[in-house]
Amino acid sequence: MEADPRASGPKSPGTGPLSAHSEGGAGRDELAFEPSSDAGADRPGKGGTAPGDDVGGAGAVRRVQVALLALSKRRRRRARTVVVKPGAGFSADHSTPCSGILCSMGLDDLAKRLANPNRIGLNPELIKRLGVSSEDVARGRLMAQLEGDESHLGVYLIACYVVDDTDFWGDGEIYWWTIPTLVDKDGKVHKDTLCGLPSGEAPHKVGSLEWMTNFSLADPPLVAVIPPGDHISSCQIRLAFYDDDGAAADVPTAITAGLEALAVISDDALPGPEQIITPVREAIWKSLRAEQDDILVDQDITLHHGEVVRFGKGMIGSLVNAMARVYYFVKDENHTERFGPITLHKGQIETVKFKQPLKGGGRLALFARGAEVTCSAFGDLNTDLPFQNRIIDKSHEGGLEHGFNIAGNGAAKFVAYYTPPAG
Ligand SMILES: [Ca+2]
Ligand SMILES: [Ca+2]
Repeated sequence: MEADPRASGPKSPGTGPLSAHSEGGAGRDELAFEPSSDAGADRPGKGGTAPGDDVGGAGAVRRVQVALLALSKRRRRRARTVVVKPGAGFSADHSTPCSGILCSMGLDDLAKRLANPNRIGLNPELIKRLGVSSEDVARGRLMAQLEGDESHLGVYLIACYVVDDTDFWGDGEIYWWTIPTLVDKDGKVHKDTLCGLPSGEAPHKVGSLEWMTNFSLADPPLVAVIPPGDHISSCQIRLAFYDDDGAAADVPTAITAGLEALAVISDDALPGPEQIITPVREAIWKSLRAEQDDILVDQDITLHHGEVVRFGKGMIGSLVNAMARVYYFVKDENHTERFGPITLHKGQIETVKFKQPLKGGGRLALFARGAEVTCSAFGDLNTDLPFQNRIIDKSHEGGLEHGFNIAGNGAAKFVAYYTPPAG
């Protein structure tokens, strides 16, 4: 995909103190690289010449550019061999990873999430106007949607790697938002709070060639819910990641504006997903004054019902362009079992084992961010290839009885999902 031209233009440096909004990382899912004392020296734009200083003619500018290029190459190499101080800065919830524990939460958890009145942008008036159900009602409605053995599928954002934060000076401040829609087999779209609401998160400080550490692998944001059955043909989700420039982005207020736009949309069958996405996106965009910001991603992902793998169930998907790489997981809410997340260090070997045995036809999805993770059974994971999707071969069942090993080559976070075959 082509990057939006607006996203690559040089922007004036240092516009606005945005750090007040970078609340996402604190105490959540930080991959704690060694805090480098020389951060100002080894990263382009950190410290050194102030923006607007005259660095002394075109020759000097060229020299600076060459130097920056060398620095950025060096930094890229460094990114693969990061050192971590043991125990430094890992959040409490990851010091005891839920290795091997069945983390499938099922309908109760889904009902809780879909009824949560404290979601970003919601308020009591909007809860009424949108018809957001109480937890009990949501659970009842979800149960009424069950068909046979099939369960609801949850689409979760699990990670974002920023290739280019668009900011020459310093790191970017990146926020994201999503709008979910479900398209039925006649191509029609119905407004339904049970498929999830527009969501998002405040700006988070992140530089080029870095993972956004505000994405929690332990509790990733749910962006859409797909009900069981064959009446839904696709799930279309608008996914937007922006680098914040100009006035600081107030994402909660913008999501409120998006929810207000959603509230006035008709409850009747609509001719297509754009009937929801366009007005809600416009309201969010206007509220954010996003024309001042840089687009990293602003496009739809579409998950299709498909013949065999319903909506990519049990698999990790990605949306990749020149600016950012976004990863999501489609979870079978009743059957997917999660291993981890765990934190790996250099030389650390862990056995990945689920409560249930891996069966032929079952789906295994592995994800790691940080340093390379070696996995001889299913393939190594690194920054350029951070996930593996596999369908277990029946002939390998025996060999996987006791799990399989992974090895850290530096600080990394790792998570695995297993979704057993149907029936
Ligand atoms: Ca920017
Ligand atoms: Ca802004």
